[in-house]
Amino acid sequence: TSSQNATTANGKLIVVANRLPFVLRKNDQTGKWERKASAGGLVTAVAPVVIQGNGLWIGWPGVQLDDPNMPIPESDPSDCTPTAGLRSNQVVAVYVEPQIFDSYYNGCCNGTFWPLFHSMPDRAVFSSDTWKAYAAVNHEFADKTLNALKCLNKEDIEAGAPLVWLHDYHLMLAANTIRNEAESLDLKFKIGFFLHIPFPPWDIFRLFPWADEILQGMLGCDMVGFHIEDYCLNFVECCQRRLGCRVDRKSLLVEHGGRTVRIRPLPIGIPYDRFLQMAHEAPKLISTNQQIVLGVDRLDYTKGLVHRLRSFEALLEKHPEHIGKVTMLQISVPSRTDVKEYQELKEEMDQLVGRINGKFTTPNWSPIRYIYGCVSQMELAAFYRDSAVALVTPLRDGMNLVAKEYVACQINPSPGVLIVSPFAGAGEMMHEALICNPYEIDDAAEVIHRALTMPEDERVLRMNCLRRREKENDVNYWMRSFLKAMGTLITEDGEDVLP
Ligand code: ADQ
Repeated sequence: TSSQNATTANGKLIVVANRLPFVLRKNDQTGKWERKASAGGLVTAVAPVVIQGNGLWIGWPGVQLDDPNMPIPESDPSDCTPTAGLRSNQVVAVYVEPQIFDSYYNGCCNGTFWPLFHSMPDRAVFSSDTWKAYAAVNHEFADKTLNALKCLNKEDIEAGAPLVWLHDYHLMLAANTIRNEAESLDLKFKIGFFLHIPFPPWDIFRLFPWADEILQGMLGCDMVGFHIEDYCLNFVECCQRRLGCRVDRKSLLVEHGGRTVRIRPLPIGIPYDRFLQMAHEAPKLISTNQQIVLGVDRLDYTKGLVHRLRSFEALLEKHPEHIGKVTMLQISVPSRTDVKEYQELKEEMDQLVGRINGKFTTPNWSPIRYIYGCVSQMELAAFYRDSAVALVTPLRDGMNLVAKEYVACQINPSPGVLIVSPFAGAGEMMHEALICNPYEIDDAAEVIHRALTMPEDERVLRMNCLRRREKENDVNYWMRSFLKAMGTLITEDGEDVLP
C-alpha cells in the first residue's frame, strides 16, 4: 500500500535542504554536542530512504558551530525518531559566517522570497546585499554537494546515477552551479528540486530584480516539482516570458540550454498512519462541553490569523446563539521571531484576542483560548480529534499540512468539519471541505456557522472522502512520486507501483 516504506532510489540519494533533519545542541552539563530530533513529515518520509540507500543529507545544523570542521555526533542510543539510523558520515553540516547567514536567511529568504512568492509584494524588501549573501550561501551548498558527488566510489555510481534532491526557496540557485561545475568534472548525476511554497504568477515574480537568475538556477535541474498545477503553470510562463524559453504547457516541459526540464505537480502528503495512531492514543485534553473551533499555525502573516479572529468575532455578533457554546482554540507557534513583521503580528494578535475576549466574555465562558507556543504531536492529535471545526484559512499557502493532519485525526463516529481557504494548495485538492475566502469576513462567519450546524450525515460523508484521499496520498506516496518523476523509483519487489 502507499504507506509501506518499500521505496528506494536506484542511485544514491543526496538530499540538500536549508536544515539538517535534526538540530545540534550543546549539552550544558557535558559540554558535548548532541542531536535534537525534528519531527516534520518531510523528515519522516525522506530520512528512511536516505538511511536505507546509504545516502547523504546536506544542510545547516540549526546553530552556529564553534568549529566548522567539527564532526557530527552520532545519534543517542535512546533516539527512536526516523533519523536515528542516520550515521554521522551520512550528514554534511554546512557552515556559513553568522552575518552572511543572517543576511541570507532573515534577509533574502524570509524578507524577500517568502512574501513575494506568497503574492504579498508590499512586504518584500529588495536588497542587493541580501541577494549577494543568498548567492554566496547557495554557492556554499553547491560546493558541499559537488564534494559529495566527487567522493562517491565506483560501486556507488555503478548502482545508478546519484540523485541530488534540492529543497525549497532557500536553494533556488544551487542546481545551476552544481550542473555547470559537475559537467566540467564529468560527474554523472540527476538533479531535482521541490518548492514547498507557491510559485507566484509572472506579474508578481517579475518584480524581483534578479528574476532571470532564479529561473536559470532552477532550470539547472532535470525536474522541478511544485505542490499544484497552478504553480507549475506560473513557473512555465515565467520561463517563457522572462527567458524566452520554448515551453509545452500541456506536458509541462521547458527547453533551456539544450535540455528539456520536466515540471511536475507533486502535492505533498502527511504521515497519515502516524497521525491516525496518535489520535487513537492521545488522552482527552479539552475539558469543556463546548464545540471547539480550532486553528493551528506558525505565527505568520500568510496564515490569515487576524482575518480569522475577526470572522470569529463576526460569528458571535451575527449568531449570538453560539455565545457560551462555542470556543475558538488558536495555537500559534512562534516563528521567525528575529524579523520585525513577525514581532508586529504577535502584538496585533495579542491585542485582538484581548479585545474580542473583553467584548464577549461572561462569568463562565470566554470566546478565545489562545496558546502562543509549541505543543507536542500527541497534544496536537488530541486537539485535532476533539475539535468540531478546523479553520485553515491562510491568505496564501503552498499546501498546508494542518488541514490534512486534522482529517487524519477525525476518528470519532460523529466527525468534525474542515474549513479551508481556496488560496492554500490544500484548498485545491480537498474538495469536500467547506471553502471560505478569508478576506470576506462576514461570509467566513457564515461558513463557520454552517460548519457548526451541519447535520451529522453530511459531516460523515464529507469526512470519509477527505480521509480516504489523504490516506492514499500520504507522504510516502509523495516521496515515491518524486522518485518516479526523476525516473529512479524502485520498490522492494522491483515493481513500479504508481500509475
Ligand atoms: P508551513 O508554512 O510551516 O510549511 P504547514 O504546511 O501548515 O505550514 O506545516 C506546519 C507544521 O507545523 C504542521 O505539520 C503542524 O502540525 C506543525 N505545527 C503547527 N503549529 C504547531 C504547534 N503550535 N505546535 C506544534 N506543531 C505545530 C511549508 C509551506 C506549506 C507546506 C509545507 C510542506 O508553507 O504550505 O504545506 O511547507 O511542504
